[in-house]
Amino acid sequence: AAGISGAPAPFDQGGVKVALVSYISSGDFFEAYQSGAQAQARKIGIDLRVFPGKQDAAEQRSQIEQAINLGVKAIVIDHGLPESLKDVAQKAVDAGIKVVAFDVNLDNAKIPQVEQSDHQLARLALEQALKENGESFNAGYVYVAGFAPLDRRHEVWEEFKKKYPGIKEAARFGVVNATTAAGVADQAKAVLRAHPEISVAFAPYDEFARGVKLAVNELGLQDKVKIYSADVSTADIREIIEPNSPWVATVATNPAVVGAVSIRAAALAVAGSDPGHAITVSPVLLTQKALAESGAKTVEELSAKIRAFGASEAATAAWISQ
Ligand code: SR1
Repeated sequence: AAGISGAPAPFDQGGVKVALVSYISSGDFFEAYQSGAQAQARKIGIDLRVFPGKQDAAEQRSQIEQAINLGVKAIVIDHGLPESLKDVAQKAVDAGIKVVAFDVNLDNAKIPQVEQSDHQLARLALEQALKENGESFNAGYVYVAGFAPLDRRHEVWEEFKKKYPGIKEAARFGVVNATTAAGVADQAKAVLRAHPEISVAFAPYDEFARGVKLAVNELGLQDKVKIYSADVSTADIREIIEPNSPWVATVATNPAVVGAVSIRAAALAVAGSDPGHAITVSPVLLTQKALAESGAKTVEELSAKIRAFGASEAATAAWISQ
């Protein structure tokens, strides 16, 4: 790849090798994150090597080792289980490779962390649930511990339950694997049958929300259960605005923007600038009503309508085109 004139070394020469090592590769969020990373990489002459995760911690470790052996200048680690990554991430740092973590807490002062303001995200979703359902309701909560964004959202869920004692967690369930939505749908069906008192589902990951929606539709509970989630994709917009959809709100960033921010943070570090330790991309609340009124049918159309959703000022520099 050609270098960028006026850019700091090594970007003035081009062909800067960077690895993106993911833990989860299936699902709209992760596909869009990866394509945003690739698009940003192309714009700044990065030769991006993508290692698709297979929800397999051992495989992700070995991919980081492979990236180190490839002689990359930077590695973006996207999700994963901290305990299986900390030492291998430190090995990369020791080899002089810049490491950026997205949504995985590697507990390392040398590794900047990219996140989507998960506390704010959960707060916005739950405030909307309170606005539409009052301060007392029985909830089905979808959660899997061990994933940094889900753990941060969980902290807010716990806070809300304390602050509003009328909110009762009737059931907790969840799974994260290659077929998350289908797995959650099966669980949700059983939960909703056993707990007819549930009127709100807090499902703060779009694959969770899709699973709950499948169950609600199958059981014919569209008028009884409302779903509040995180994330958005073009397919999600369709599901949210379809007639009589129980999925009434989500809070989301554009995952392609988050992918681009992760690559920019790595590029800044390689160029010798400090991208900062905590790099956040703020999410926006998208209600069913607002989505329908906006007329946006795709994430691209939404990006054009809501500036804060379509772009981020995080990790930018004059030589980096977006
Ligand atoms: C299993 S973790 C799933 C979450 O990762 C990203 O932060 C997305 O927002 C998604 O909800």
